[in-house]
Amino acid sequence: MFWDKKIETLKPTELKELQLKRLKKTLNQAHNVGFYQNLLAGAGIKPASIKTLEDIRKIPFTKKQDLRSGYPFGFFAVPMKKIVRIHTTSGTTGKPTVVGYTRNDLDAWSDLIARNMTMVGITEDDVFQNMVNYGMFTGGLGFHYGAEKIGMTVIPSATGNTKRQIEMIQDFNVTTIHCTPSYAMHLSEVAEEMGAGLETLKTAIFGAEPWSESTRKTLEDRLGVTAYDSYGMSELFGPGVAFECPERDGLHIWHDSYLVEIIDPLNGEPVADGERGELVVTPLVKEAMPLLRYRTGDVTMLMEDGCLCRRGKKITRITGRSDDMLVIRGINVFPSQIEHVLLGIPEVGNQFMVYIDRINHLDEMTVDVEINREHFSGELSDLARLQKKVVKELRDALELRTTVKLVEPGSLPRFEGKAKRVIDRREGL
Ligand code: ADP
Ligand code: K
Ligand code: ZN
Repeated sequence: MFWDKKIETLKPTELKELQLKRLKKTLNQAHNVGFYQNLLAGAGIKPASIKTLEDIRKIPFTKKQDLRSGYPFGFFAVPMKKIVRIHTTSGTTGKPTVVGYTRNDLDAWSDLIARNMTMVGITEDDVFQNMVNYGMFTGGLGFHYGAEKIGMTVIPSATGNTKRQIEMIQDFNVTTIHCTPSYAMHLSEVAEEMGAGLETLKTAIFGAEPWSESTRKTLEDRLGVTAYDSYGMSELFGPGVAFECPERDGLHIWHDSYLVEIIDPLNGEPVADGERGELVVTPLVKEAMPLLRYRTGDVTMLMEDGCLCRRGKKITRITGRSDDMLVIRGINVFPSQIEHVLLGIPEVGNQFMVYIDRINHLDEMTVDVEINREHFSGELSDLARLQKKVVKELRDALELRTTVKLVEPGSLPRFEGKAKRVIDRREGL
């Protein structure tokens, strides 16, 4: 199913033409921003220097830090009277940055969301509960207006009061939900405690943070849904940048709206398809806040195989941010690796916390994880055995010794938005 069939089925040559036309327009737009005037002058780039799509490599990258230095409105390319809304990033990795939208931007953005939802078979007959923060976070209003554009019945439930959320799903015959995978895990626990069936649910959209195939399986089983991965970031409008199709093997990234490169984060050079690197994006339809070669910090790769449903290369699910990586005693660890190990052990639950300390100059990692009462009966001797098992599996996967603490079900924090599962208590970090 297509939302905008013409643009979603462009032939490769037509797509390239459109991309180049839009790139030139974006470059012109960027010339209204002081930062870009300096950057382009410094690199000796004039509008005429960009003749092909490949010429984009002459332009230096833009980093999150650059946006921070332009706080709050330094990157706006239009007068304030043309700005009809601002949002901010969640600030996961530092001070939030501000993003602005013109009317055209809001229209383009909601169109992308409508495309994504239509791609997975969602229609105006669906009832949609949007269980994310409706404030400065782009996930709330972003999905809201995209879903309204389709004509779905939208329930702007936002976050919090999980029991009430479940009642609304039941009372309003909700078919489609959107939330973070962490919140979905919590929702499924509370529904189980309440003995609430969620029979009307069909489709779940999860995004805003990394999640794994094992999490998908768990959530699909517990909620009785088909789950799709949704990727986006505030600097690129918000959600809607890339989305899984019914194949659920990689995400379609919308090449008419985003020019994609994957680079080696260390030297900035392009990597081959099928090789992991940092996603760099030049948005092609942004008016209020054009960006050139924006380094997302997110790690993914372009997939070599195409898809039956749409043209253009897909990206694999985001495994994390290049700066999510923890370095513990010199060993690189991604929190997603820890999650993956724990989900593979039935006797422990899905909730965990990681603490990192420096004790006698040595990094120590402690993992608190809840016991799963369904698969664990609780004799003291069994407890010691289970703890050893978790330590061993983590050591095998991470090549790192950790301390594991088994805790009571329900005792670790639950998250309504993006989860914060790692607490680094090392001095100076
Ligand atoms: P912040 O960057 O401060 O968290 P945003 O709310 O704009 O603010 O979040 C965008 C970031 O969220 C992305 O750069 C990415 O790291 C993460 N993210 C969003 N969607 C996904 C997803 N489906 N999988 C993995 N990470 C995601
Ligand atoms: K409707
Ligand atoms: Zn597809």
